[in-house]
Amino acid sequence: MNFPKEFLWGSASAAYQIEGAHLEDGKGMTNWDTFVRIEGKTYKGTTGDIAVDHYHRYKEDIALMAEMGLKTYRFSISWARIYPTGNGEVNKKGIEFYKNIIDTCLSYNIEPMVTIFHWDLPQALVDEYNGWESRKIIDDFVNYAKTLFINFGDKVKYWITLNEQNIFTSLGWLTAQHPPGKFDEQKMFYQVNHHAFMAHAKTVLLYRQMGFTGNIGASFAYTPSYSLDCKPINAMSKLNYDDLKNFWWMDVYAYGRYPKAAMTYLKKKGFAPDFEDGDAEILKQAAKHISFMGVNYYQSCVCEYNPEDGVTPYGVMNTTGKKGSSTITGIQGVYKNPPNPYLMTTDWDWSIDPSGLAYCCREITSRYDLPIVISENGLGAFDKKEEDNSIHDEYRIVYLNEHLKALYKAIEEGCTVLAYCTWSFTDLLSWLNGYQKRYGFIYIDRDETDKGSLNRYKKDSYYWYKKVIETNGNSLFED
Ligand code: BGP
Repeated sequence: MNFPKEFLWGSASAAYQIEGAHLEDGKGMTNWDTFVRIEGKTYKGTTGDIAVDHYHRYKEDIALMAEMGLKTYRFSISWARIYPTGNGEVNKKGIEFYKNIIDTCLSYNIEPMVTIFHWDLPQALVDEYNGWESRKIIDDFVNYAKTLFINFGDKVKYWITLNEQNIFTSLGWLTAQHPPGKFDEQKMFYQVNHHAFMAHAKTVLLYRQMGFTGNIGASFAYTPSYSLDCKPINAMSKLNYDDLKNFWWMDVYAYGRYPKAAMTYLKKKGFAPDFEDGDAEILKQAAKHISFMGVNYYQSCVCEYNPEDGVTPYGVMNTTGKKGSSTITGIQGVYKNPPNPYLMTTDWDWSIDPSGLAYCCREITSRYDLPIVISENGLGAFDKKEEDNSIHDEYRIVYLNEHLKALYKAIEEGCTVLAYCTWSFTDLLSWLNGYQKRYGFIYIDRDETDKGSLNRYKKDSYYWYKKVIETNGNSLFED
């Protein structure tokens, strides 16, 4: 039982969730720095002002990765550290910080995998033209990416343009849970997405025009769906869900075009995005140049027909860890997502479904025939540090072990998988759920009150993953 020889065993993070130092060394304010200050938006008002202080402790964190044997570290660059106001003059200190991270990784033979945009947008661009709502962002994004390619292109071989475009736009424009906190802006939601697709596409093309031969793609939050049963109306609701919630993004990355039935539906509703001349061609060209489909996988869902007067997308999201506190959501007249009676859930009501990860890989392989990078997968849980500083996170080990076995099966069945990154290496800020929803191999002593030593402690899962890497996956199959 072996994973491919060059398989990249990794772990991931995002700038806003770990760095802190939110106004240090010239960094500009971001949309998230602003948003977390609005009352009631995040769990107990938590912010990333300090986060887990990775900005000052990156050497210690990367040394822990090296000791574990990690092959790749996926992290994001904060646009506002490079361009404090989004464009204009480059902040040299920002370049220096990420250069240090990249060089430290390389000194340990850890492959840096860089996310260009993981949701923190310079606030100046929001003030100037409402960020993603304006086409102006396309040029600013490409200019920012170009600066990264000029500075780091020779050292970084894996680039992720956008993290979970589907999530930051849905929560930003449909449900008001992420910045800019807008509600039910359906037309704008699709327009914003079109701008993001164009920024992604032009960035991919620029990377190739600059002569780089490395790997580039986007990371999609893929929630695969199962029909509730064989009732035809439910099977159709699954088809509609897939077109509207999954293929709407992945088809554009991989084919450079939107799914037809979904586009027809949105045109009828008046929500379809406006194109400019040349957009369609640029999307098509860029699709030919991506190297992989990035997948963030956490859970699967169930699809059932949702009547015209049924549930809406505006349900309750469980951000407290109180099991069972979330409600069913869906689109009226199209689908809804009831719980899956065959699966267990996390304390935040996310279904636990290892085979769903294999399902994602199989679907991508059949539909797009692209290599896959699993850019995130992990379990958010309450962890307890014992008096002797040990953390027994057996549940996380079981979760990851089962997901990796499913991934192995997908590889055996013909999928090309280049990398697997757990979310996350250290504990970090969960956007809406504070610091109590922990994902890391490394426990960090801090809580929602900004108290705690910020000391790092290895959890049991740290030693487990170390062994998985050492044996190139063989240990997954031991009892
Ligand atoms: C993904 C994001 C990550 C991370 C993860 C866990 O959607 O890309 O940044 O936060 O989900 O989610 P949460 O923190 O909400 O539990």
